[in-house]
Amino acid sequence: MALAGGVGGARMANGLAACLPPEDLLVVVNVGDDFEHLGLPISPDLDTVCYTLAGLNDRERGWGLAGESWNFMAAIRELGGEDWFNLGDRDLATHILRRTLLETQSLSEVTRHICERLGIVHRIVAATDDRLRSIVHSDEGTLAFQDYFVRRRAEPAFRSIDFDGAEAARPSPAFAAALDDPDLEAIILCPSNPVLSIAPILAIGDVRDRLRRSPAPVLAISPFIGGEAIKGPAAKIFNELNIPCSPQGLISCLGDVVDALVIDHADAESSGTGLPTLATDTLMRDDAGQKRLASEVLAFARSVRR
Ligand code: FO1
Repeated sequence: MALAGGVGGARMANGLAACLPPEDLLVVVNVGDDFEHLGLPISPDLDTVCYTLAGLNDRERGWGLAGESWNFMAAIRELGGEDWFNLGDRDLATHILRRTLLETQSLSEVTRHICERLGIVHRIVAATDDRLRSIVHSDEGTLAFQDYFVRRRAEPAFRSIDFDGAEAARPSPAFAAALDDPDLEAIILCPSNPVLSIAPILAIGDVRDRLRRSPAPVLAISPFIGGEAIKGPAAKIFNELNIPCSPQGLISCLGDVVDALVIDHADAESSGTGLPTLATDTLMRDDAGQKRLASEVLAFARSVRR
């Protein structure tokens, strides 16, 4: 089972999908970034993971679809509508269909429908089908997630984050079944933003307790290489929280559910967390790199005993 957020998580999930048959992989995706925009239910991390596993994602941006056109955005701008969050013309269909299907289905069921239509054979589910929203507290006040991340380009100084609804939220049915699966072999925390993408999943209901109880080792893959984030504001946020962008910093953020670490060679000297650690090349440059890292992580997971 892999817990994933945005772009880094999608790439790792894609690598795992290249290594494992459908029945041996469940990708559990953060939904704290979700929001209602122009009357549409937007699920950025679910869409990024689905588009990536379908091979349809825009590799440059990391999110959205390749070969997009932006006529809708041009038209909404002409009409004076909100244009800070870019919805491509093809991506728009996903949001409009999701709104219709959510009237009678759960977010995970809707995601399964989308995956079937996109030819994705591996299982991708929402971490929870209940309401969960990340709220960022910054030096410029309280911001809804996408306001902070996209509209303000993550520039405000990060102070803290709340996962609104997390306590009452339950893991989605497939996530709960995997957490309780006595034969589960590994739980992989993908190299997504630990604070923005992984923490909201761990905050759901009794997920942390169930991760501790699972017979499967929990492996955290560091999103940092040599103190820098590969993509996105993870390093900026860690600096603003006075957490080092190091293996120790990662553990201090994710807490005691982590059994083992995967870090880059660049951080091998500084690891010193006392946990079993695999040092390798964690930069996933392309599909082959994603598959290589995934296969190394799976081999390492088999060597880690609870
Ligand atoms: N990220 C941006 O930086 N700018 C955008 O306009 C934008 C639009 C967008 C639309 C659909 C979608 O699925 C993702 C989109 N993202 C955009 C990325 C998104 O904000 C992030 O991927 C996640 O919320 C954090 O990983």
